[in-house]
Amino acid sequence: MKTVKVENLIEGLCRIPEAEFTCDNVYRFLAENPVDVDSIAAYFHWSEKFYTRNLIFKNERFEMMTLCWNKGQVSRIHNHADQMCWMTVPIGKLRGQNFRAVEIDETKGFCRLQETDQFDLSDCLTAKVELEEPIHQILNLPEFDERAVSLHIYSKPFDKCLSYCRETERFSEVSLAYTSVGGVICDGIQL
Ligand code: CSS
Ligand code: FE2
Repeated sequence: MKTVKVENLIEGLCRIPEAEFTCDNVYRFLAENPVDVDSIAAYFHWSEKFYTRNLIFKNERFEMMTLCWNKGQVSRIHNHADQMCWMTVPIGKLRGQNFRAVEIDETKGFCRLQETDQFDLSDCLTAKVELEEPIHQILNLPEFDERAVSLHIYSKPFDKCLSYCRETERFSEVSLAYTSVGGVICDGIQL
């Protein structure tokens, strides 16, 4: 498999004209250009406590980061603040689970969710988080029995999203922080 260094991937994404930076076009670009794992190794940091978010590049239009998942670690059930998202999994394997809001009362922060489709990603397979069904969770299932790394692109960048709790049927806005930026662990973060 011919792979592409992350610097070249970023250059390629920056060269896509604004009007062509669409869900389908970026998906195709990522699917056709699997990342060279060595070129993102500087952005691998695992924590025993949580999956980590490691910023590689950010401009007005998009941000790119690795997420590093220890065995059994999962994301919250969340959305992407109405932004586009693409992800690929160069190391290990991850399960994506999508949800549909079957009942929602925004004034009360109430939301009942139903599971819809799921997908597994590995071997640099690429996926897009669909804007039509934006609520999802990513899981590194214990039975996968290995740690994983995913590469995410968000357009535009966002640092807040909605997080959903199935037990309480509540949702609320949460902040998203980086664990590292440019390979350097952020102040105050303890892995
Ligand atoms: N959107 C989550 C990761 S799962 S797609 C995040 O950025 O932390
Ligand atoms: Fe997500």
